[in-house]
Amino acid sequence: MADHGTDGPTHGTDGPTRHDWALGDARAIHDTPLFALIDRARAVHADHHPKNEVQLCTLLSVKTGGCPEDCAYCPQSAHHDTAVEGEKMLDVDAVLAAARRAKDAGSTRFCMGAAWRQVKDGPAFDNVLHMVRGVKELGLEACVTLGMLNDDQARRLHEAGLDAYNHNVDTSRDYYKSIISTRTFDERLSTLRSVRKAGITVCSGGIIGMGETIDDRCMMLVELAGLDPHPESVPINALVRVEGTPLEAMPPIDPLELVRMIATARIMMPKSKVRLSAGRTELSREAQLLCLFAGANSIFYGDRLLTTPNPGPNADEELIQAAGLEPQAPAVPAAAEPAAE
Ligand code: SAM
Ligand code: DTB
Ligand code: SF4
Repeated sequence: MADHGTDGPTHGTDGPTRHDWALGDARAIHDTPLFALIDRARAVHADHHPKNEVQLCTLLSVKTGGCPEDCAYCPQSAHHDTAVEGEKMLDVDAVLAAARRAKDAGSTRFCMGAAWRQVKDGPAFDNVLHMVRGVKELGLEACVTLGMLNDDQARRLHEAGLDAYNHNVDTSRDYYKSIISTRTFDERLSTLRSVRKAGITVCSGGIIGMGETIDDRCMMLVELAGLDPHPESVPINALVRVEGTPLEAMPPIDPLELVRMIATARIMMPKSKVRLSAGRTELSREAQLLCLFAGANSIFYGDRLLTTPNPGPNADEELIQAAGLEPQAPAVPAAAEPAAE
């Protein structure tokens, strides 16, 4: 059966799944003494995700750079002078070759990103639909992140077999305005509604380390946990500080802040996959293990995220072994292998 994080009971050690968290509730969880916080998160985790496994996901940027949005963290924004050059879209064959390599390396989910403000109907979107069909034929979960989309585009992605759409709320509604001026938090939520309505699972999370307060972080979790159903997938990113972006000089986060965010997300959204996402190259092995212990059950696997480095497969194999975890097995069998060309 496809596992979108919906395994486990609806009522666990921590009571029924809730969508009405207030800031004070989230803050109280977040600020719990560390060991008590981790104990609680582990209990929730064990109830809902008893399998002792971590999902490996591979990212690929299928359309890099030149994005009209001004997201302050992002190296792909045309508003910032970074080393990322705008590139034309990858062709379908190159993407499917990368997906096959990701599968052979042990990933079960393949996530394709485009530096777009929004999806436009036409050949580029048609190519994405081809990519999704090809990734599904390989027996991988398919995820895309393409910016804003409308109901009809979501429907077409669903028809192509898409499992998940990534669209992060990134931070609190209040702090959003300090990070992005070219779109609103409500536009983000509207795309998430289209995704949900089309029957695609929702992947939405955010970034810490952008100068936000702890209340902003907790409000972000309140917004995500307020969605009904909860997002099946909640990526928690630590800012990758990229030269040329307005946030390049932000201080690094304290890794324990990431542990607290992950544990709080795990408690508030018990069934979701909580993904320890960008920022791992700056984390020690021990900090990453603590994040996995506190409730993260997925990592990005492979040398690159979209445009920035990620720990390579060797380091991650060692990490998974040190944790005594198993990589999540594929949930869906591959379709018949296409005939050799
Ligand atoms: N353009 C689409 C959009 O914004 O939804 C999809 C691609 S965008 C690169 C996907 C996500 O990557 C962003 O929402 C953000 O959360 C994350 N991201 C981008 N740059 C990052 C950075 N420097 N550090 C951490 N996360 C980052
Ligand atoms: C998510 O939350 N993190 C990923 C994925 N979803 C698309 C992207 C991280 C990007 C980090 C910066 C880069 O490599 O360009
Ligand atoms: Fe564009 Fe997405 Fe980067 Fe924002 S996060 S600049 S929308 S690619």
